[in-house]
Amino acid sequence: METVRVALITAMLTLLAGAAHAQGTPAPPDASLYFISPSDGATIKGPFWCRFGLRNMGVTHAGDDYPNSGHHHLLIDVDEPLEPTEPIPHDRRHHHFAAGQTEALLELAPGKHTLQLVLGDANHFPFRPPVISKKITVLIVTECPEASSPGDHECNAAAHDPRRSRVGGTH
Ligand SMILES: [Cu+2]
Repeated sequence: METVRVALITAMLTLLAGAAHAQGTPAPPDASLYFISPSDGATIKGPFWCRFGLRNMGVTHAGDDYPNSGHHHLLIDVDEPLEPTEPIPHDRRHHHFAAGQTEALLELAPGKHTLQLVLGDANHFPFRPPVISKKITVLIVTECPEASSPGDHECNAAAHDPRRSRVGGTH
């Protein structure tokens, strides 16, 4: 009799845990995730800082389940939609910032790339509703276009970072 009860309780707990994950961790409806930089459509030469913006929620470590907080994920060149009931994949195109980082120095191959941010809960699941940024496109070049206007400060973005030397330009 005792064994049956234990088994029943275990089954119920498993069901409850499954239901909680299937529903996702709740996020405030006004939460918004966005790129501080780069901007959508930017032309960029060399490594660049990608900075993550989050409104109406907080950033914490993976594994911390404080309400209304999570950690960033950067999706690079991901076309398939995220599965809302499964953890965010962990591979070369899905980057987890489990220590609560809010920026990353990226170095991508020349060509067009898409970038998208997704906030994940303590267990790397998307929130409900999902807290996901607009997908932006950047063009990585080996040389900045000649005709780039003075306002086109995105090209050669790394040179504008105070942590990097501006010495050594070839033109
Ligand atoms: Cu994660």
